Amino acid sequence: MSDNQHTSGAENPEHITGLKLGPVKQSAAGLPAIIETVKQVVGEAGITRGWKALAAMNKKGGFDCPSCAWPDPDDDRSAMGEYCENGAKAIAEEATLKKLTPEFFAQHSVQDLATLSDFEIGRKGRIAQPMYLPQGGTHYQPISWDEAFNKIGKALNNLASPDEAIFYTSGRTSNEAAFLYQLFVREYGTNNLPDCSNMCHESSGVALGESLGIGKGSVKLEDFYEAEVIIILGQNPGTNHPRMLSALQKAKENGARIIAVNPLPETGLMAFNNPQQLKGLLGKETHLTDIFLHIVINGDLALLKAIEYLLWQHEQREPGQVFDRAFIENNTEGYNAFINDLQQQNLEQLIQACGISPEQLTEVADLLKNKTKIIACWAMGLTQHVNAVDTIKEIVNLLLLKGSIGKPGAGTCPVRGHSNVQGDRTMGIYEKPGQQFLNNIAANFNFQPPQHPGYDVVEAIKAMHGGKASVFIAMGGNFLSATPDTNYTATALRKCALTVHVSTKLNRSHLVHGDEALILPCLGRSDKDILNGEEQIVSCENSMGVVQLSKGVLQPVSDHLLSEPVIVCRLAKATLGGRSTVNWDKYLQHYDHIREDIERTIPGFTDYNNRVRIPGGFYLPNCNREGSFNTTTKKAHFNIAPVTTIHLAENELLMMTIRSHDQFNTTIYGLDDRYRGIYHERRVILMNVDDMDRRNLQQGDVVDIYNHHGGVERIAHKFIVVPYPIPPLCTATYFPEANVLVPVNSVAKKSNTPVSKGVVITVRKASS
Ligand SMILES: Nc1nc2c(c(=O)[nH]1)N[C@H]1C(S)=C(S)[C@@H](COP(=O)(O)OP(=O)(O)OC[C@H]3O[C@@H](n4cnc5c(=O)[nH]c(N)nc54)[C@H](O)[C@@H]3O)O[C@H]1N2
Ligand SMILES: Nc1nc2c(c(=O)[nH]1)N[C@H]1C(S)=C(S)[C@@H](COP(=O)(O)OP(=O)(O)OC[C@H]3O[C@@H](n4cnc5c(=O)[nH]c(N)nc54)[C@H](O)[C@@H]3O)O[C@H]1N2
Ligand SMILES: [Mo]
Repeated sequence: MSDNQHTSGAENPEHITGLKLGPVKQSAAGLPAIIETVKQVVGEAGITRGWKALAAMNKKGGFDCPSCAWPDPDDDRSAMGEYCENGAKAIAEEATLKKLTPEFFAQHSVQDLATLSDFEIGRKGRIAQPMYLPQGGTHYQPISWDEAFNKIGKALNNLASPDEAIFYTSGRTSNEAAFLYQLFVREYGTNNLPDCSNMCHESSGVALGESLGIGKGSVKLEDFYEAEVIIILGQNPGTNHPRMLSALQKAKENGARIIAVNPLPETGLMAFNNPQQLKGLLGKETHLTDIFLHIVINGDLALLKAIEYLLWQHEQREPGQVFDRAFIENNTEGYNAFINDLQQQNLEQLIQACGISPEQLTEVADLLKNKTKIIACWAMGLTQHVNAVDTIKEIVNLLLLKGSIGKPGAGTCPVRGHSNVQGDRTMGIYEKPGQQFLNNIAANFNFQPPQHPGYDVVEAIKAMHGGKASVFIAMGGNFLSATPDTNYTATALRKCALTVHVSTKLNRSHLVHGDEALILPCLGRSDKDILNGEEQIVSCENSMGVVQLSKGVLQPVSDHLLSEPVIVCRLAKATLGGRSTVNWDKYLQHYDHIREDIERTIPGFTDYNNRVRIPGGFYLPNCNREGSFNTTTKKAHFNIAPVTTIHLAENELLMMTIRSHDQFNTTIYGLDDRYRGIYHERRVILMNVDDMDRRNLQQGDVVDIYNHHGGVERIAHKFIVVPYPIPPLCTATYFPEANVLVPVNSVAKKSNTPVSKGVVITVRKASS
């Protein structure tokens, strides 16, 4: 059997659940969002427990919402709740009272469980004790924590090289757990620390790092309230960062204009009924987007160049009035070469490549030409493309021309995904650690960390597939379903000797396993974490570099759960034993000791234990925000990149894989995508009507979707065609159902991020 053929259980079952279509919603949130919130939380956790969780979420001294990484206001937080509908769904998912007992696993074989959909698997409840699947076993069985740690330690110590083990991290892991995890992994002897960031904002980190000297965004929440223009590219905040809509609303009230760039007219970009305000509850909406640019998939680089070209024409007419010459002179390099290249662009071709009308481009240029406080926000619509790094550098070019970095009301805003994905990187969860970081580890912990880079996500999959790695350990996440080329990755995982998942909830990665497998159940964000009789706190860094404490409030659903930091310490002790030079027992006394060592090792964490307890937390240093650029030359770099277009053969279409309103990545909360008017079905493909006509397709037809990258045939069966306002030749499907079509070898240049938003496909009517 070839590697890309369907292997049982790796994918969601191909069941059609029964599509119902409704109108595309005109505005986001409002009363329906509140009703949905209450329904979800009370349904899963009950009234008392559910309310307790909601009351503490994102409150100063409470716990950090486990959903997205959007920041909380530094000043007063809303009395009505500093959370959104989707944060509430995340908490309902975690705070559920349902749990998976040993009897549950005795009744259901791994194979049986794999026939369920991701939605059904998630509904089963919290994992309640460590579970073990022996070689050749059909059912997970209970195992003691000690035995589990010993098995992992033995497997790790049996490898010919530490580089044969892979240690994945998802972005929910706290700073404390992340720091200990990378410390353990490096003392064990490898930098094989792939993380979800490799599939997410890696392109942003690379682009910003090279252009501006720091791989993080520069704006604070207050900058939104001062901005004159906010450009939002490739992001669907109404669903994925709903609390961003409140910031946009306030920005609008203060006079900002908003430009949205998206192949879909996303509801949350258009208008917002703030559920925290009476007028929002009464259905009075705030219009958000002033200029909507209905761009073709991956047309962004051409669009940005076209805007720059028109601005440059204005600048020639009014020298010094459009571009910030002083800023360019003092802070940047590469301007002349950049302008030379810009002059040679062909506006007609740029217009064609982005699909935006000359009238709209003129409108944008006219709006921008006299503005100096511009914020650019972006997310997966930009990062998951072959040319993602160049596109993001083009955003930087535009901001540099306008002097819009390093001053109030302006700057870069990559909107992060997982709630602590940024913090995990700060803590050293990175397969390519910097030399200074490694030196600090060596100096503080008396061991020599490995110096050669480790595997990122795509490299890790290939290493397992090629037999170069055979122990896979995941600190959270759902590696199988989140990664590309589902069947290829399934084969890779199945070739492992041991797969281990530290998890809160059951997911498909537990069911597509190595020879032996372990599930280690951990506390979630909302759970009380008590060590030696004392409640512990952890901390997280949000999308804008604020580090804040997080303290769970709920009684854990089982006495057998351990916290992530404790799991790492015990795993380290079981694996490294007497050869460790790290005092793991100290960390098992109190988490303050972990923070003391983070403070000694990582810049920016001075007085960590005190400052993290200040309500609202503290900002990490950010050179761009302070107006400096930590590049090799200490200047910001203009980048010159060619506009490349994805070549489509006759009959081919371009597919982006996106999130519905009822999911958090691979966790499926429900089958509806309310804002887009799609109900009770996830196996849908959104298509332009002309493309449907050309193929003789009607609404409701069922198609199979094909990709042939690298001469390999990948098929996703049974997707229902839905006509949608999406530009010609563009289509959209949901992640993770369509991941089977994303080729493992199709990656962004420089960041190696899977190209999940630019998959070349053909569709064929399914034979019924
Ligand atoms: N409720 C909820 N919240 C979440 C998540 C979740 O699954 N559910 N996931 C979290 C994570 S890890 C992340 S990374 C973020 C993801 O947040 P988003 O990036 O908003 O998520 P996606 O659904 O991938 O949406 C990508 C958007 O980009 C658009 N797009 C696609 N291709 C292009 C393109 O070529 N150009 C342009 N201009 N636009 C394009 C799509 O139409 C869509 O609106 O959200 C985080 N928050
Ligand atoms: N086609 C396609 N693929 C994509 C994307 C896309 O847009 N399109 N997006 C990519 C992006 S942006 C990302 S970030 C990745 C996401 O990749 P991952 O982070 O690997 O996936 P998640 O679905 O967020 O992981 C969910 C699982 O995490 C576990 N979990 C939840 N909370 C906790 C906790 O507190 N501790 C621990 N230990 N475990 C916990 C639960 O068991 C749950 O099943 O997917 C990527 N894959
Ligand atoms: Mo993400």
